Formats: sequence, structure tokens, C-alpha cells
Amino acid sequence: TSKKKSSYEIVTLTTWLLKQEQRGDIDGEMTIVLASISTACKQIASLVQRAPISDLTGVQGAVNVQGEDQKKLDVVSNEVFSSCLKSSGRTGVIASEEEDVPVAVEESYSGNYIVVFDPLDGSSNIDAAVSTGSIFGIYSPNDECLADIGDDATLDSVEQRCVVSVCQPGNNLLAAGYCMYSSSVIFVLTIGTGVYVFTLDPMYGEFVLTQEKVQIPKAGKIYAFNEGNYAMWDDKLKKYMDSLKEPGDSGKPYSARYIGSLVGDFHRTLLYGGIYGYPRDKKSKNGKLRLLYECAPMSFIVEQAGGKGSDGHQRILDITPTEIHQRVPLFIGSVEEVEKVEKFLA
Ligand code: P6P
Repeated sequence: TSKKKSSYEIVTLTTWLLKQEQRGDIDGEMTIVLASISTACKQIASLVQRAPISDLTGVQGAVNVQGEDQKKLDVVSNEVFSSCLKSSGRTGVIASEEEDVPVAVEESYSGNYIVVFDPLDGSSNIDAAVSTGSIFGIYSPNDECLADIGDDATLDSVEQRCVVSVCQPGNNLLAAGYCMYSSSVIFVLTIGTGVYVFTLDPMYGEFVLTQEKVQIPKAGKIYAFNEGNYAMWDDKLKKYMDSLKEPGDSGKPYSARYIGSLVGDFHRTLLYGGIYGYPRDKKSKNGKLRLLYECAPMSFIVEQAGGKGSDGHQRILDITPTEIHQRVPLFIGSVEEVEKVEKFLA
């Protein structure tokens, strides 16, 4: 029977996920994990948008494993993300920017997916209501880490096994995405079949499909670097940065756009083209961004959109982390722009 296509067919994230499951692109457990992540993001969106009202701005008064002052919302967002994942029953291990070590999830009873995330990236922007975001990546289950979590397994052997199972190269990612809390709440997701963009409709609290199979422009004259660090960069990078300011044959130099929030700068780069960079410098020998739950998920997304994610010399997705909070330099965006900086750094 021919189904009349309704003129007003809305595809929500929920219906989109079920369709991918029916196509066999993801299994039932992954569908549930992704749905639980979208629920966490909706909760964080409402917390972020009401932060000044509910006294959730400012610092928590603690320092995280990164040595950074934890904001109140860093802690709350981490709790929201962790509890949504745990209650999904399909997550085996979680690794968060806000947790010192990976956490084996006892409540898991099937699927056992490994989820890495930064629950609230760019939280220093919260008090000024500037864009922030949550970033996540999902790796295949790894039961070895969960084996004999009984009382006989000493804690550090379980922890060590969890670190090993979590420290996988980005090439192993099954899914990656982010939720940007900005003028719109935007959920961006790839399961390896292209990049899909969903916009939260506050009228009824659902993420609605607004862009599919996004392709990043091959080039773009927008760069997002913190040039305050220029004096600490090595000479090759300084030459690259200087070259962006020459008008060139087009007669126009590049434009600088820097939000100070990776998710905001990345999303603009994905849609408009250009490059985001957080290079190493004399102070931060490996740059600032973390490989496992910032650089690798964003690089999976950008490659799915036809872009490039590099540490300046190699693909981010080829790098295997040796510890969960490992930092790497990051250059990510349009292929021609990333290749241009790689040439200067060769
Ligand atoms: P800087 C936020 O703390 C973050 O991790 C990214 O979201 C952002 O792009 C970068 O650091 C900003 O760092 O040193 O320029 O303030």
C-alpha cells in the first residue's frame, strides 16, 4: 500500500535513531545509549540556560584532574551525563574529563559500550552566557575490563584494565557527536554514515533533524586560534599565522573568529569552512585539548563531513592514547586549510 507522505513530516532524533537501527547501521543497545546521551544534553541545556537564576554560575571550589577550577556546572553536567549513561543499562565504562579514572558501570547488563565525554566544554564562558557544549564518543564494548569486578579483583587491576579498554585510537569510534548550547541547542551526530544535525525544538523538547550529510567546505578564510599565545609558538607556526594576514591574490586576508569554546568554534568551522587550531606552545608542550574525548570525536565528525583533523603531522584518529587525559595539538577543519598549516609545520 503506498503510504501518502505527510506534508509535515518531522524527523526527530528518536525516529531517526530507530530508522538507523532498522537499517542495521546501529544495534538496539547503541540506540539506547545515544538516546540517553540526548536526554543528558537536554537536561544540561536547561541547566545552562537558567544558570544565573539557579545560582549555578561560578566555581565549585574544587580543582579537577586537569588542574582546572571546576565550575559548578562542570560538576552538575558530569553527574547528569554519568547518571543518564548508567541508567541506560547499556554502558559498560565511562571516561569523563571530570573523572580522574574511567568508571566501570555495575548497572550495565547488555551492550557494555564504552562512552568518553567532556560534559561541559568551554565552561569558563558560562558566567557570560557564551556558547558551551558537551562532546562524546562511543567505542565498542570491551568485556575484559568488566571481567570479575567481584570483590577478588583489586581495584587498581580493574582500573588498569578499564584504562586499557578506554584508550583506543579514534579510528575505532563507532559514534561521535556534540551538543552546542548557543542561540539554538544543536545536536550533531555521526554513526559513520555522514554527519546529521538536529535542533532542539523547545516547544516540545525534541531534537528535530535540520541538516543531513553535512559537508564542510574544502577551504575557508576563517581561522580560530588564541593568538594571545603567538609569542610562545614555534617559528614555523608563526610564519603560518603571518601568512593568513597577507591579502594574497584575492586581496582579502583571513578573518579571525575565536569564541574560546571548542564546540562553538568547531560548529561554525563545520558549516562555514576554515580552521580551528590549538597548537603546542612553550607553556603547553602538547597543546591544551584532550585526545580521547575532545580531539578524536571532533576529528571523526570532521572526516565524516569531508574535512581533516590533524596534530600538525598525522591524523588525530591514528593516535592511540596512552592515558585517558592525554593532550595533543589540534588543527581541524577544511582539508585545504589543515593541509596548509601541515605544510608550514613540515
Ligand atoms: P584558551 C575550553 O576550556 C577549551 O578546552 C576549548 O573549548 C577552547 O577552544 C579552549 O579550551 C580555549 O582555551 O587557552 O584559548 O582560553
